[in-house]
Amino acid sequence: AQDCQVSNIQVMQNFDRSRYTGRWYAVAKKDPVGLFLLDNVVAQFSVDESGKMTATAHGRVIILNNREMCANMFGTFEDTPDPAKFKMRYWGAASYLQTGNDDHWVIDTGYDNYAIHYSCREVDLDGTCLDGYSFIFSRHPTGLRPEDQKIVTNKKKEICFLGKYRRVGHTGFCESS
Ligand code: FEN
Repeated sequence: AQDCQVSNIQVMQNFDRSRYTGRWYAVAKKDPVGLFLLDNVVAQFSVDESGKMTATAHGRVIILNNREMCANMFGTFEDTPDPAKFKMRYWGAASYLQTGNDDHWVIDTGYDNYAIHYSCREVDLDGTCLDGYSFIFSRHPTGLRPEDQKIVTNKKKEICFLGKYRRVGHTGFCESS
């Protein structure tokens, strides 16, 4: 399925949220329109005693008057009938950070190595994604294993974001917070 219809995008089969918990380093991202995280993006997923998924994320942002800040973000996830598709409410620790309610789809993951996340914010009249973002996550800040790179490239094609990603640098900027 590569017709770029958002409704035809395949997500992870039998997604296991407990195996997804822990730290993930963003190694690449496709940005949405508007404000976002620049780099040094690290996410931490948890599942509470009732089974609800939550996450935190941090990343570098440059706010007004060119101040470099570390944005600390929080997300809560609402389940849907598809175990790999969630609705994510997110907000920032600082009041100047945007809040929102986005789709959060897990396209594919090996749990111990890579994960491909997808979010379409706006579907075009033709059913393709007009405004969306995506993260390629790794369990290692240094990047993906060669065997995972092939899988990731194929999935980028399937979600019609191939060529739209930028590498996410990790300089340790947000590590003190
Ligand atoms: C995700 C998975 C783990 C949990 C969360 C995730 C999503 C994070 C998002 C962050 C958005 C940041 C914004 C920053 C901002 C998917 C990693 C929560 C969606 C919107 C600025 C920049 C400049 C400025 C003000 C604000 O608001 N940045 O002047």
